[in-house]
Amino acid sequence: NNHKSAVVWFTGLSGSGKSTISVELEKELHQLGIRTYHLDGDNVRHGLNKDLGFGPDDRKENIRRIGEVSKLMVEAGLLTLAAFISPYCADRDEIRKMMESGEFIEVFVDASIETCKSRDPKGLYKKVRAGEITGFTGIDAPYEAPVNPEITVNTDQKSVEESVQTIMSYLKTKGYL
Ligand code: GGZ
Repeated sequence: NNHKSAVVWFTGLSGSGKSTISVELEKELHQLGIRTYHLDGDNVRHGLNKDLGFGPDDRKENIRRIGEVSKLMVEAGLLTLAAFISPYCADRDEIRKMMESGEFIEVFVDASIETCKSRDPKGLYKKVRAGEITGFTGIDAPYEAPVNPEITVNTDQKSVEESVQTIMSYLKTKGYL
């Protein structure tokens, strides 16, 4: 199926729903026969970026490399989905600048820290409370919300399915699909 290639870039706190929504979005796209590639912590932080941790410089480098990989994926003609906290505005803006106009679709996955703590799918917030992890985004490390994202989905209020549909309508309306 024909589509305009681009990267759908998900940013948000740990537990906000980036992975869940991007996985479900990818399923919808596949049903339309769209060719995608999904970048997330599981296939990047264990491979390409296994030398990087969670300090500010390493996060910056993490996002820079993922931006470069996304650019290659987009050049290869794929609708690329990238789901990373990507806590710094400046780092996300760098990627936007690197891509052609319309190729960077920033999706702010907005959830309150309270919601994220209560979901705690990997038990990480519990570990933070126990003092086993420091420098955790939203607790004692910064998260800078996007100022002008193409799309915001508030997962405090919206279901996964509703969030996916919001993104699908955007992609259809703007002529990506
Ligand atoms: C934030 C951390 C940390 C710290 C480990 N801070 O919910 P998760 O588990 O699956 O997603 C988080 C993931 C963040 O990796 P990213 O590559 O997306 O981060 S960044 O864009 O900031 O480079 C979380 C886990 O790794 N994790 N330690 N200190 N999240």
